[in-house]
Amino acid sequence: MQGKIAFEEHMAIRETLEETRSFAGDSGKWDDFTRQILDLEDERLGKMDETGIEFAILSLNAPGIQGILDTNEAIEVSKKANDTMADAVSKHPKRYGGFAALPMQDPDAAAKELTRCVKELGFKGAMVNGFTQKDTPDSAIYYDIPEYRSFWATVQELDVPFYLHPRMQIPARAQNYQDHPWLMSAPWGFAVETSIHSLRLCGSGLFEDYPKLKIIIGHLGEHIPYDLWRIDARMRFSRRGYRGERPLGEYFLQNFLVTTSGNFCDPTFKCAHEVLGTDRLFFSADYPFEKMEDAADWYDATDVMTAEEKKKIGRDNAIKLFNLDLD
Ligand code: GRE
Ligand code: ZN
Repeated sequence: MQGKIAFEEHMAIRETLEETRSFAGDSGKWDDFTRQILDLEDERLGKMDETGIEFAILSLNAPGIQGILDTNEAIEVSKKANDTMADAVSKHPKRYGGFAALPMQDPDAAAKELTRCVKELGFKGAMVNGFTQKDTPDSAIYYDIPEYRSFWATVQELDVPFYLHPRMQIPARAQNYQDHPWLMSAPWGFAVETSIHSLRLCGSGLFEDYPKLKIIIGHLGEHIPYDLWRIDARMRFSRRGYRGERPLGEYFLQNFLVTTSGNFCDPTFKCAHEVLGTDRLFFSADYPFEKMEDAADWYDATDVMTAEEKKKIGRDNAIKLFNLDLD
């Protein structure tokens, strides 16, 4: 399918690149990976051409800003990353959009940077890499707490989506992964971390206060669609500390959007499709952690949706969500 739109497509700047080294694969691959994640020109655009991806919304690599302990540094590095993306967008406005990296260490500064990115740079939303550390390496701040309500008010007011992207749990909170570091990252822990954060948002009453928020998660829903029925079924017996007014599943179906990033699998897609419906699903690749070819070859060939659904999920839904001005 030509004309696909993808929006979990990562870039890096020198300041955030090194954090990604352990994910790049075996040692020989680091040079290739570095080149791919820093490049916003011919190699990336050429791969997009080859795989029928017309437009990509760029975002900073994980944990990116969320792993910076010093708040002022977080603010500075966010600006630098966003200005780098804005430069690529201005060179290729028909190929790239931007998702703002945000200094969540300071909710007011994050709201201010998002406002700058949307209003002055024309960005399409934000991508934040899970909880933020702040001041000390052992910290992990999740955004369901009251301190972030005014930030969420800004997100709703700007009417742009917020992509909640995975990051790895920090060592101080990772006892249950002991001796199994492979389990902490993309194979499993990423989804655990991102699903818990998503469910915390649902359970905090956030979506009663700001019902128009649009939270995007990747990887076909970070396991949540598969378990949504069970969550609500069990919560009929125990809702201790739950601050939503309605069943959790209603918030998930009202406020969450899901991409195919890094999960190119028919049975998983069928589950997400059945649970979420066609309007809340979107194509994405997760380059350069995934190959664009793998994402596109699967998507173009799969027969688990109709041609009309494929066009919506691969393109039209994104044009509508981000108000894209493509030909
Ligand atoms: C991602 O961005 O989704 C990602 C990483 C690191 C490893 C694997 C992966 O940031 O999919
Ligand atoms: Zn990603």
